[in-house]
Amino acid sequence: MVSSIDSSVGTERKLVSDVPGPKSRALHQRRLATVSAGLTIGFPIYVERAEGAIVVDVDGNQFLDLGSGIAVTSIGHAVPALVDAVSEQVAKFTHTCFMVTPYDSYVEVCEELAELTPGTHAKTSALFNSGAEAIENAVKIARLATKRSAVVVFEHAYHGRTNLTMALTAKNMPYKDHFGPFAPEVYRVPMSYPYRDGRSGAEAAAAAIKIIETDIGATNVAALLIEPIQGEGGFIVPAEGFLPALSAWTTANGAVFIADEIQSGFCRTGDWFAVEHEGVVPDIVATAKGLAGGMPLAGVTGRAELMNAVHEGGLGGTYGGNPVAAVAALATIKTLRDRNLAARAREIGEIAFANLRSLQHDVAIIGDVRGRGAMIAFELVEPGTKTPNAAATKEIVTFCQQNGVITLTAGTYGNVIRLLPPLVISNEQLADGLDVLGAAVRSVR
Ligand code: PLZ
Repeated sequence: MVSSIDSSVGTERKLVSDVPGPKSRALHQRRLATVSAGLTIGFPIYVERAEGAIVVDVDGNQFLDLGSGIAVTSIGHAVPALVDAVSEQVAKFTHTCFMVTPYDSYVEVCEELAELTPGTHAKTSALFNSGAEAIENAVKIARLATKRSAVVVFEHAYHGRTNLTMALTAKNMPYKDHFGPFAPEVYRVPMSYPYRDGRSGAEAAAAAIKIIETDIGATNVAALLIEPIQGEGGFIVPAEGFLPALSAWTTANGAVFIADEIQSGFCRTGDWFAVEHEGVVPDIVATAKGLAGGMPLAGVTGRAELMNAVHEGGLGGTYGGNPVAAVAALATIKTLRDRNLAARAREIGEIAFANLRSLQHDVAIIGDVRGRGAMIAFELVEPGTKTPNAAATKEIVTFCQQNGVITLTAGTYGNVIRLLPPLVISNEQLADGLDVLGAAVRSVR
């Protein structure tokens, strides 16, 4: 039992040095000399260990983690069930390549994915290493199965950083600038963004569908790819009816509806998948992040007739569905299920949204509070307008960091603060984090 030695961190936010402290600053100098400048510098405290909702840095500072490494460690850090599963698997075997000689954990993860994703139809899956790789494969499968090429994506979308997924992603800076040329046959249509477009879901869907039919042609569309709640784009929750209307259109027109649940999936929004909120049943679901508690694993799960249309050897990769990552997924899914963390995500949402809406009432710079469950965000604006306020956003995140709370930004205009707390966060920890965040927002002048 490896996990029994692992309980020294406690549950408190605690600062014992400057932030970043001297050891982190020294490591940062080494990083600047050897790590490519192309990687974002988020918060340069160098992590030594983490447990539950607490991240401990090399200087001994303890931070409250409201980001979960971008929606990955939803079951918390260093969860004993996951530590044990991974440790035992490492000792048994770390790799064979599923395409060379298979193993049961891969099959079991695919069984779980078939069970958990929406719809009772026959489903099969393929496993990969990253979200971008899952999206690339979902598009490959949709194109092959439909013998069509066009892919419809949305404003503010984020789907990854590889060549195809850069084309699918909306925002130029920092994701795409000068990294082209990009993959062809990708068409962007308007998103439903209630705070900024004021449209109903039906109106927004009609506008998107009109462009699809006039500019692309319905019979050319292989797939419509959408994040049910956009992640990097700023936790944009489409107006009610938008997703069902698009889903109905794809069904009526022989196109594949692909839900990118990479950030919104695995109980984050209070359901196993965000599409469930409106009863949408995607043809293909792409998953990653929260699926495996921090081990790199991604899934593409879809209607068996689509997934199995691919010729033998058409899908794969050396590491996809690696045995260590696969057992981590099984331990993660079991933890989400046993601890009913979907219900906990809804409770976290109730607490956080009540708190942030009352804060919005008191200050002039919060334009919108939105999200669902434990996918929580607010948009910062210039007082009395909807003009994005990226400067205030930076100030708030920095204030939180200086006070031991990790938050994340998002949004096409860089003016959204998002919270993705581990679903095992306690009410005390959550209240503490929201207090610091409130003080941060009030400190902006
Ligand atoms: N689809 C909806 O959120 C990853 C990106 C971090 P990968 N989001 C975090 C960064 O700046 O690179 C993401 C996502 C959605 C796809 C992806 C891509 O997943 O595992 O990062 O490839």
